[in-house]
Amino acid sequence: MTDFNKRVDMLFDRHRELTERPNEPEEEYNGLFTRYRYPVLTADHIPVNWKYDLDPATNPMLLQRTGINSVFNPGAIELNGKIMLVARVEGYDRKSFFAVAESQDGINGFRFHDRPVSMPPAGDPETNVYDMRLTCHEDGWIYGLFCAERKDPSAPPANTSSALASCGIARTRDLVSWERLPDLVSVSSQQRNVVLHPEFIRGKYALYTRPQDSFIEAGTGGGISWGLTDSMEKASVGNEKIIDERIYHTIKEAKNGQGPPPLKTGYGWLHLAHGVRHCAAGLRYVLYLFMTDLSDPSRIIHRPGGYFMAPLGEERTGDVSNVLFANGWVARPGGQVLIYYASSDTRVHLAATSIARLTDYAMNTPEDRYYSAGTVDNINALIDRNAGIMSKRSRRDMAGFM
Ligand code: M1P
Repeated sequence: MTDFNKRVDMLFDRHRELTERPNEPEEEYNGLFTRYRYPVLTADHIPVNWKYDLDPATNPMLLQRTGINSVFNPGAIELNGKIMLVARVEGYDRKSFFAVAESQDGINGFRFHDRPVSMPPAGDPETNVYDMRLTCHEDGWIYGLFCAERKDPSAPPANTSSALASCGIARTRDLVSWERLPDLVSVSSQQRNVVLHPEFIRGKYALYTRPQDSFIEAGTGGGISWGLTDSMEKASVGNEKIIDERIYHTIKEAKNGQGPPPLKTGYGWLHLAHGVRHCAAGLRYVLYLFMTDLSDPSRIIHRPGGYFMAPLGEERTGDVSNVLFANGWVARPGGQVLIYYASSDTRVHLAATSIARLTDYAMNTPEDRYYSAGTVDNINALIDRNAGIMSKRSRRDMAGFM
């Protein structure tokens, strides 16, 4: 066997070992969710033939021709009994695009489809596309809403950074062929983190939006907002009502955004979102939950205080460190919920939980009281509730010593 062929075999062997490695639950316990040990998608999961020219005649030194930097922020759905992730894949050239990976059980063996998604443009082609939210809508379509980013045409020539973020919209039946629809029209010039609600509300499509004054900073905007549109072929929201605002000295002080589409439960709609705050290390992104009314999803009925998940261990570092971001989760028949979350804009992880655990968490976790004294009151209330159990425990523990 030639040296070239040996090295090609090595690349394929490494890729197969990675994609076939069984995943396993971590032992950490909080009752809320179980993290899985290995990221379910990384840059190394990208197929070998997307990166290498495998022909010895045109690539005799077997050099990598296309580099993949990171795989993160996937939308997620169950389709034909499989779990499908539409991931944000970022090349060495800093361009993001979408690629579909699938797994039989949603835990092990995620493999990318043969080719990345060819997303048709909508008018003015975007420079960058990312963070797709997948919604199986009751109208029968699977919608993908994502950020479509273009250079700000009003920026002075020397400003090569200013960008405009719009909500790109596409729909599909199979995640293979995508019909691109016009971008969302809204009053705000910056829209990221727009999510389509899965059901009609009073006969209209309902959108969670996130109006902002500028590309990064919320300015007078920020906050998860709510708007209705008559159609998705010409989606337009005139009046965006903020339903979950930014609040001083909380996990969502700087900005926040709806994660995946909410999950319907017997008690209300469960929402997963990200909250962002400033700290000396920059921006810190954590995940939090809230619940809205079944017939009026623009009305929050439960607001558990603080974060649900924050970066831990290797999750803390990456291209943009100290970030957890989730725009995909799947509720399975039987009530299991698989949360696909990305860490530090670099890789995709899995945490497993259930509708029962999430609703209990949302309904019974104390709200943020906005003062240190309120946090102490919450802890004291728990200590009081546990007093009887604690005294029985200490009698039992003492008995063990005697
Ligand atoms: O870098 C962290 C995240 O920043 C943006 O999210 P948001 O609009 O809420 O600030 C997005 O670029 C997201 O992709 C990224 O993970």
